[in-house]
Amino acid sequence: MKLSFTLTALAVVLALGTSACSRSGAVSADAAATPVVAGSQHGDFGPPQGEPIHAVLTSPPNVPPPIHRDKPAKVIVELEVVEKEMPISEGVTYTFWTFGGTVPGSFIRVRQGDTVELHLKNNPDSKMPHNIDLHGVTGPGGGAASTFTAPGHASQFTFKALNQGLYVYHCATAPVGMHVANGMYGLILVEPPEGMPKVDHEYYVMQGDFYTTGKYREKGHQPFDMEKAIAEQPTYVLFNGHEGALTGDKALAAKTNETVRLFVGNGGPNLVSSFHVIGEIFDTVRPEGGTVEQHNVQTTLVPAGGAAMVEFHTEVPGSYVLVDHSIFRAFNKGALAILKVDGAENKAIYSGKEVDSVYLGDRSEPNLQAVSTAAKAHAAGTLTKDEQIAAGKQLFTGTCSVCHQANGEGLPGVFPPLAKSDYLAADPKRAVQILLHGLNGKVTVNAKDYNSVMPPMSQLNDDEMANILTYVLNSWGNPGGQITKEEVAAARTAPAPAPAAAEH
Ligand code: HEC
Ligand SMILES: [Cu+2]
Repeated sequence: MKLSFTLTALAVVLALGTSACSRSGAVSADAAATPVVAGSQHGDFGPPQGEPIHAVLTSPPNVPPPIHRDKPAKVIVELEVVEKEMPISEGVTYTFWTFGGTVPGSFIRVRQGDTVELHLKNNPDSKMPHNIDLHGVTGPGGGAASTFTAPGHASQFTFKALNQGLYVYHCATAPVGMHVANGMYGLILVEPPEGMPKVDHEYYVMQGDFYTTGKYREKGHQPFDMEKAIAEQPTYVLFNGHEGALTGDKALAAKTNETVRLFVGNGGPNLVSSFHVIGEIFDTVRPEGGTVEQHNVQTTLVPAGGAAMVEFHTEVPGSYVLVDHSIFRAFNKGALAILKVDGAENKAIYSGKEVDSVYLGDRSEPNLQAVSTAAKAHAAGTLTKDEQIAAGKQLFTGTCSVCHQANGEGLPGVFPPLAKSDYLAADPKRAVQILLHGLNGKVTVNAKDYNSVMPPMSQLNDDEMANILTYVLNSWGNPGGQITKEEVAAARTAPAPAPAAAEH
């Protein structure tokens, strides 16, 4: 008690010091010099007033409206657990366990001092019992013990929201890791009594890591893989529960000269997120969803079972890419979302040119089609040669065209041509090995030497490789032919070939 009192006094002194500094500085926009006091000491904790209120719950990426209430109330929250099959990537489904039918679960917004009556229903079609642990609750288990609910049952408990902040909630039924890995988490915002500063847009973005028995983007229904989960080696790392949840026509939207606040959560179960928006700087961050404000931040760490509030102002139009800056997760496991900002260019701040498809790869708008075409092709079963060529053409863009160019001509001295390549024509099946294992050392293509490195394209699965190569073989004056996914599968299990140089 004494210690916390001393710390509070110190915080006041520091805050006064800061405001004195900013007054002497050129910019005095930093009005947030109000002393920051721990949530439970500062609030409106009288008995609930007025009629009970039913909380507005929203599905991601939407956030319930600000509260604008000056008295504590009794707030009723009704949440239903639903187990359901949903897409996790194009052509890939997964059985998610959800709070409210979405991953992450419904967003809950209350005011500090509110008395929250939480009802948890477990859908009769569920196979598992579930419960809820809200990190915004003061009391053993955060509600978990009071809410253990069998399929077709309901339970309830009541808590007072003592601390303001942004909190994760999650299922805590054994095996806890599995329930969380299946998508059982969401956010609850406890607004300060005076509300939060007004912004133009508020969005709900939550990261999670997922473990499937198949590889990344391996098509069909994918079961949960406990071994991978224990090894902490996710197949997918995603914002809002499925790859592409926030890209293309589902991208977050804003206009230039607006303020955006993101409520960012991380459900885990395992990974910590290095949350970053490519091309933006966070003007304000409330790290870990707490009360202290940090400014001018590039990347903020969001712990598993934690959250952050980030705010920024939009100056320049274009696509801003939300990523986990542990960057393989963004480009090879799906942790990528887009904020599309519309408005007039501002050349004084930025000279122009969109984030291009090179940065976004197959998640950029022109290339999104590629992934869904491939998924549809797969769903149709065995493909004709023409269908393979069509699917392969889509995939070539965003995968191979970065280096070999869309017209297959390559770049002189750097990337060899695939168009009329005598190297390719000499042994088309060798190309399967090149995709699987990459290529380095000296190669001669159309009488020109290249001595560079092509990385393995092992993120592609068998049918994707077969389709791309069939497309390449039937384009730009190449000799034609067909590669089947069975041939790729066989090559995958065969030992890697000798280096290319030895063959020449
Ligand atoms: C990051 C750049 C890069 C990407 C992406 C890339 N390649 Fe290559 N590729 C190269 C380089 C460099 C070489 C030559 C390697 C050497 O010098 O040993 C090469 C060589 C080849 C060759 C043999 C030489 C020739 O021109 O016939 C084939 C076939 C090939 N790539 C196909 C593909 C296909 C198909 C894809 C897409 C799945 C692809 N590459 C993606 C850089 C790339
Ligand atoms: Cu559960």
